[in-house]
Amino acid sequence: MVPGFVPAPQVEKLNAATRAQFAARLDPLEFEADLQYPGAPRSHTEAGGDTVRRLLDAYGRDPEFAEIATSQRVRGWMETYFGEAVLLSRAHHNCLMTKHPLYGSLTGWHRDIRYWSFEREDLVSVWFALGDETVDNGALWFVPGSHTAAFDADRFDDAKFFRADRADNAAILRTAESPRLASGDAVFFHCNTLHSAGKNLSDGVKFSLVYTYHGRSNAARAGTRSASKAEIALKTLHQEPGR
Ligand SMILES: O=C(O)CCC(=O)C(=O)O
Repeated sequence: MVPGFVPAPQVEKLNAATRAQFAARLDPLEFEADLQYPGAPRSHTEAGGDTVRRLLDAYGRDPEFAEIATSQRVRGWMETYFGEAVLLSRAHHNCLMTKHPLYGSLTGWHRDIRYWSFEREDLVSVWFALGDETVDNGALWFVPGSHTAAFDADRFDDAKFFRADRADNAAILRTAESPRLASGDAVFFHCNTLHSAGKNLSDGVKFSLVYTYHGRSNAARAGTRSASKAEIALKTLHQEPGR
């Protein structure tokens, strides 16, 4: 977690762009009713059925979103981790994530890699808080160190959520932490980190901006959703050997 990663004036611009996008409700959108997570409306036609969960393709929505996604600071962090040139995925995360007080659902324990398809399970996401994020308004919970743990498939349910009803899993989940985030804070987390998020019990919508990156040597598998959108190569800062 990096407090104050995004300078206040930039957070202000990101928030203005967010409100405009949220008001315009331009496609591509993902609705709570599409996901059917606990607390979500059961269909698009019942109360709350038009509640947006994610405004997809944040990168393409507004230059402010593209700028932070490819900023030198993010590049620096990602290149330090991957040790090579870095690509931004437009197929995964790349969204403005919302959580609504009334119809925003909770998200069970999972690893993001569950539906992603790359040569190696080695991607990193960055989550920017655009306002305060606390346990009360549905902030993220993480299990520290879980990105390196090996779990058998039966520790997860059919939808690849980590089964909180198993005693062995529950013992691990008791070590989870929910970092309190302020506007402009960033959290970097690995695609194998177990995480979850609660419902929003406040009276305001929570907004966050989320992007995912991988190293150049870790390609998306051809023919999968991970390879379905052209990626964005971050201009490299990394000095590769011999160059
Ligand atoms: O905000 C949430 O409910 C969690 C989002 C999340 O973990 C995800 O989309 O992978």
